[in-house]
Amino acid sequence: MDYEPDLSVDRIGNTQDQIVMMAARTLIRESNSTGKRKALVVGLGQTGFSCVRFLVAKGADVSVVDSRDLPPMYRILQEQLPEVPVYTGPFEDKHFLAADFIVVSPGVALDHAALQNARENGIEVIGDVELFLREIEAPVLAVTGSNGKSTVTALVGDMCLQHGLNVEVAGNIGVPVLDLLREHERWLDCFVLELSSFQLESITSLRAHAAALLNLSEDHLDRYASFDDYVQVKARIFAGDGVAVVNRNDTNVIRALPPGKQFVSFGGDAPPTKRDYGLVEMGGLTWLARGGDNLIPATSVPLTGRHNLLNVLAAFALAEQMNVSVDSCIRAVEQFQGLPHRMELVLEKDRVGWINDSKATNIGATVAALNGLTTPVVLIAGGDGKGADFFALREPIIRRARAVVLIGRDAPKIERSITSLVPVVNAVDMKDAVSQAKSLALSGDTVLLSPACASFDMYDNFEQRGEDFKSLVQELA
Ligand code: UMA
Ligand code: ADP
Repeated sequence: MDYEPDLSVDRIGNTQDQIVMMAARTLIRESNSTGKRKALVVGLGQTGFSCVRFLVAKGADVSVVDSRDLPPMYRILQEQLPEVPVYTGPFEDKHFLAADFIVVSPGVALDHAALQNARENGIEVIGDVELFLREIEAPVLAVTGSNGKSTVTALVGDMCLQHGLNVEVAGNIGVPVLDLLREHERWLDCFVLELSSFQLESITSLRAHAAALLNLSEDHLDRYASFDDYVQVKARIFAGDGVAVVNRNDTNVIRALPPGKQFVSFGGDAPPTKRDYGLVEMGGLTWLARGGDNLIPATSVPLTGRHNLLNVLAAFALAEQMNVSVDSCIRAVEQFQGLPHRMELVLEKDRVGWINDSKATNIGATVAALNGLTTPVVLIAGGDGKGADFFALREPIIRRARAVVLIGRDAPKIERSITSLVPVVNAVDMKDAVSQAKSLALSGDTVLLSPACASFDMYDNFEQRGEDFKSLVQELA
């Protein structure tokens, strides 16, 4: 089955009439009888805070709800915009029904009863990226996929910069899109946006100049009814007439490509046409190539793992759509040191390497991490598995792991999936995990934190988990 994004009704149930209405006017500027439209921001994390600032600046009458007693940005909001009311605790319909429109944070499920009720009462529900898209004029390069989004997004941004373009990078990478809107937006050459499935759900106005779907593997199954449902949401990145950049080795990605869509492909094999990107073996080296042209040897890419070579190829393909020269791309690749918490070497001591891959929040990322290493590995994994089935870890664990140290809520579930393959031990927290891993590792091994799980059962986010691991490992030194 092919997935064609159905844009007649968006994921959050806004009808075609509402979408047309929304496009026909600027949401915020329209006034009610009091002169201000009432906006409800749902969730007061990074996104919610950026929405409040934006909407207040636009003259809306803003209030906020968050189901946590003390949302992450509560104190900062109180300091900067004390006049904005914040209602914490379980969502109450009265706050939703009082709004003219609702802006929902990506972490809030769109089928929440309060949101459904609001929609049934004719209230528009949109995401921050949709608000942003209605404001901008510069072209968008959009990136999604189950893994590699942040790496590709950051690298494409660097490639554009190397070429002298005025570019801004934002989205799921950790910079809320609305924080980018400045008076000088009109002078920007392009935006590079990392878009998660959660963000794609609440978008109707995306018409990316070029859009990449890097790969598709199981993730967020606690939020989607099925893998197909997740794939269908990801396919929304291809809305419009822009060029698609697709991984030709991933059958799910190819299935998600709308029929007739113009595309450029990348993959781990030789490029099938002169427009496509791939890997070529020549003269004892692996080359990143476009068509028949070898661009750069893999040895000049300062990132580990074959999956990162694919990320670099995808970045080349995207940057090309903004006419960034191959030379600029190559310079950016050579200088790109990768992002923190992705296969980050923390320490080498007593011939044991310690790697922080805390951003591996799903199984696909941990499989890629294990496949990318050549030494025996003591793997530290576990956390909030988001409803995933860990069976796919078995094969790389048999091949690469000396032992596995499990942490977090879904440790028992992982243990059941990998039982009797290699020694498995349980740790009560990260400190215990690092200490047990130290005892298990032999000279020449790598200790790898690559959890295959989200961090929310133990930490605020993957960054905090990675920082905890790094400081515990540094203590060993
Ligand atoms: N909240 C509720 N009710 C709920 C769920 C959440 O009130 O049912 C509240 C929480 O109490 C919290 C707030 O919502 O106060 C958090 O909002 P959020 O989860 O949307 O998080 P933000 O801080 O706004 O960060 C979001 C993205 N987070 C998620 O999608 C979960 C960040 O991606 C992104 O960097 C940021 O916007 C800027 O765009 C993080 C992420 O984990 C890295 N993304 C997922 C992933 O990569 O797998 C999709
Ligand atoms: P995302 O933004 O999609 O989470 P990141 O670039 O932050 O992607 O990387 C997240 C995790 O996925 C890291 O553990 C990284 O090593 C791994 N990873 C990066 N690129 C790929 C890829 N192409 N395939 C599989 N795993 C990948």
